[in-house]
Formats: sequence, C-alpha cells, structure tokens
Amino acid sequence: MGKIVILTGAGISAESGLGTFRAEDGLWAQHRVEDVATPEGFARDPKLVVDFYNARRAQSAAAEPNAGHEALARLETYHPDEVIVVTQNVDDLHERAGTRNLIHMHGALSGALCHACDHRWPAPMVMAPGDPCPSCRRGTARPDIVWFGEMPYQMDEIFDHLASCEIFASVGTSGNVYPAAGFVAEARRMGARTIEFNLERSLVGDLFEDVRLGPATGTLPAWVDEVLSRTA
Ligand code: BV8
Repeated sequence: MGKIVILTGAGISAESGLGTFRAEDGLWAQHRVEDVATPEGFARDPKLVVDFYNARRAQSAAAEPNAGHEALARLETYHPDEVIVVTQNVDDLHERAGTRNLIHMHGALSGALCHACDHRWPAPMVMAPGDPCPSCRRGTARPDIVWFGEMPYQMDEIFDHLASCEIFASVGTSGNVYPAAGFVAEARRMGARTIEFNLERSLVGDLFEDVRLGPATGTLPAWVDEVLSRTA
C-alpha cells in the first residue's frame, strides 16, 4: 500500500466549529486578507493582527477534534507504512486527535516568533503588540504564522514526501492558495494515486482521480476503513 500523504485545509476543522476562509461567513469575510494575513498588515496595525490570532487561538482551544481528525490519527496508528499529515491549518486539532507525524506548513497558533532574531517559543493564549522576545528581549514578538508572501515551512521535506508516496489525499481545501494547491500535480507527476475529500470539487479537483463529496466526518472514516481493510 505504501506511504500516504494527506493535505488538510480549513474544511477538516469546519465541523469542529472553526471558520473556513472562503465561505460567505468565513474568516476572510470579516477581515481583508491584506489586513490580517500579510507582513505589511502586521506592520501597519499589529494590534488588529495580534487580536485576530488571539481570537482564533481561543476558538481553537474551545473546539474539539472531530471524526475526520480522529480517522486520520487511526490511519497513522494502524497503517503498516508511513502516514504523514501536511496541514495548512493553524489550529491544534490534528495533534489533539492523536496525529503525530504532522507538518504545519502555514505555522500554528501555538507558536510565537521573534521577527528580529527568529527565536521561536510557545505562544501565550493572548499576545499583545510589542511583547518581548524571550531571547533578544526586543519587543518583536509575532504569531508564528506563515502570511501571504512568506515561504511556507518544511517545503523540502514536503516535496520529498510527495515524491515517495503511493497515495496523495487532500481534505477540505479549496485549492486557492499556492504552493499547497500545487501538491496534487506534483504527486501525480511522481506516480501517486490521488483522492480529494470535499463538499464540492476544489479549484484543482480535476487533477484528482477519485473524489469523495460530503462532510469529512463521514467520508474520511469510511475511506480509512477501506484502506485498513485492504492492508489487514
Ligand atoms: C508563497 C495562515 C512565495 C494564515 C495562510 C498573486 C499575488 C500575490 C501572491 C500570490 C499570487 N499568486 C499566488 C500567490 C502566492 C500566494 C497565494 O497563493 N495567493 C492566492 C490567494 C492567490 N501564496 C503565498 O503567499 C504563500 N507563500 O507563495 O511564498 C515565496 C517564495 C520565495 C520566498 C518567499 C515567499 C503563503 C500562503 C500562506 C498564507 N497563509 N494561512 C491564517 O491561517 O490565518 S493561507 C489560508 O488560506 C489557509 O492556511 C489555507 O492554506 C488557505 C486556503 O484555505 P483553505 O484551507 O483551502 O480554506 P477555504 O475556506 O479556502 O476552503 C475550505 C474548503 O473546505 C472548501 O473547499 C470547502 O468546500 C471545504 N469544506 C468545508 N466544510 C467541509 C469541507 N470539506 C469537507 N468537509 C467539510 N465539513
């Protein structure tokens, strides 16, 4: 059966009550991307940005992992070959569901970063503009989130996984944002089978051989049962 790589987006956390980005009542409906998810927005109004992430950190802490997160943790536990989750999400629901082999390519609400010396430390529940960096002591703390125009994390490692996986699955992402939206093309090029889980086909839906439409809390557990029965 071989290695399985699973890319997840906001849709896997939707049924845990966390907002997606592009739904009409989504996160971006309340804020312009340029204002809250770019380095320029942070420089312009650090309080707006820090408060945006404080609110999401509190929502994430109050949310619970759902059957979709739990299905991926079960797959990792019982699949004989490597399973790795590459998430675009900044919440901690995969970790709390038990996933261990995980890459937060867009950072995490649980992390803080010093934009002066690059030091990283666990973020407090509430950050304030000008919080001091524990290392260089300057007031240069920011959320450890990858904003638009910034390089996502662990890209080399992700491409190594895409080059060596048998199955590439994508869950709950609209295919709007690159480089994540380009992963399916890379996985196909390297010979992987591809499957998409969504409520509707994403912008890159045509690149997937198999598409399972419906809420991830239903489609993912059923797929994990299928995969594990094939390897039993
Ligand atoms: C980079 C962290 C280069 C923040 C995020 C033109 C101009 C300027 C830039 C660009 C451009 N063209 C391309 C770019 C690059 C840009 C980009 O792609 N822009 C897009 C908008 C055009 N990308 C970047 O800037 C990236 N960096 O390119 O760096 C570089 C090179 C060298 C040196 C330096 C830099 C960085 C992008 C990362 C931005 N940060 N997140 C935060 O979270 O606050 S992006 C953010 O949106 C999320 O992290 C996520 O990745 C992304 C997409 O959101 P989705 O997860 O897909 O959520 P969405 O709401 O869109 O969709 C939800 C889906 O779930 C839907 O399909 C829905 O149907 C489905 N769903 C809903 N409910 C369920 C469900 N599915 C199943 N079950 C359900 N119940």
